[in-house]
Amino acid sequence: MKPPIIITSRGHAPTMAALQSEFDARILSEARDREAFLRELAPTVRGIASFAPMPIDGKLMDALPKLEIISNFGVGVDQINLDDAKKRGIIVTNTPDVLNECVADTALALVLNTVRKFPQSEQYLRAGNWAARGPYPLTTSVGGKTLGILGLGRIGEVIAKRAVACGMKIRYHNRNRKETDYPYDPDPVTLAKNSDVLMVVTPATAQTARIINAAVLDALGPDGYLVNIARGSVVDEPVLLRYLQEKRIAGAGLDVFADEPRVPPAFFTLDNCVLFPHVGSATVETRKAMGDRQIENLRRHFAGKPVISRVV
Ligand code: 8YV
Repeated sequence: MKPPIIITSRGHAPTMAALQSEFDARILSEARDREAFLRELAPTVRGIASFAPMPIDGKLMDALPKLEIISNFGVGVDQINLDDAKKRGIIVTNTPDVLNECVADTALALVLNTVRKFPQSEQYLRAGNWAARGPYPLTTSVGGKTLGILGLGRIGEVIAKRAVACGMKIRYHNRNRKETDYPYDPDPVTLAKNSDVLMVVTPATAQTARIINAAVLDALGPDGYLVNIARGSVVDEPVLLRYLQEKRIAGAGLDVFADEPRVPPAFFTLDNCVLFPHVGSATVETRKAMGDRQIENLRRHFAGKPVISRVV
């Protein structure tokens, strides 16, 4: 018998197909009556395959008393209440490592595009301005500048390597200092003060909510750039928007937003930001590897073996 699981909502299509062939899978977001759906599955369901952004809280966990594991597609698990899972002895897994290179590529692309304004310069050409008005205005060099990484973890380390290859210097802040030669700053404000580009890679938690606030942006200053590839919730988005409008920082490169896929349209009118639609890990190869990891965690758990990447 195939193990019965719930898929929270439709995600990466090939992973959905694989989940549906290997497990007896039902999709929660497509239930016509959520309460009835959960009542029907409560006696049997032992696993959830989760896709952001559907939240998973204690109420949903309590509706599924046989639930043993939540296997998330993605490294970030901020939509899952980890304390609620821990209290109930429910395992939560994610898909780390397999996406490091792709996310780091996206991060570096945002640094280059934001500081050198490549997308804006391309728009300038497409609009016919090169011939009509002359060369695009000069921008700023990346080489020799300092990249401050907030959250030097697995992805941050890979970003650092790429930035070093571009001639950048690295500094970082983490809650705990690491075994690394990169200089450490004791808090985000000091890191921002010492950085030309501040790269946000920290996981979204209650502690990191809006950690990028007015004080951090003031420390970054009018010549500093912000890049966010973590989660929109770690930045005070209205404050960032105001700082960009008032040119109190030089620019921002954003792959993530507070209320995806809705992005405040005021950003669209600004020339000093580069906006990506959360494409950090969005390649065929990486999304397949993430799906394989999500499924492998479920497979191992149901075979009585330890999972590969456990969060709690
Ligand atoms: C994905 C991500 O876009 O892994 C993460 O935490 O943010 C991205 O890789 C997302 O999880 C899948 O929709």
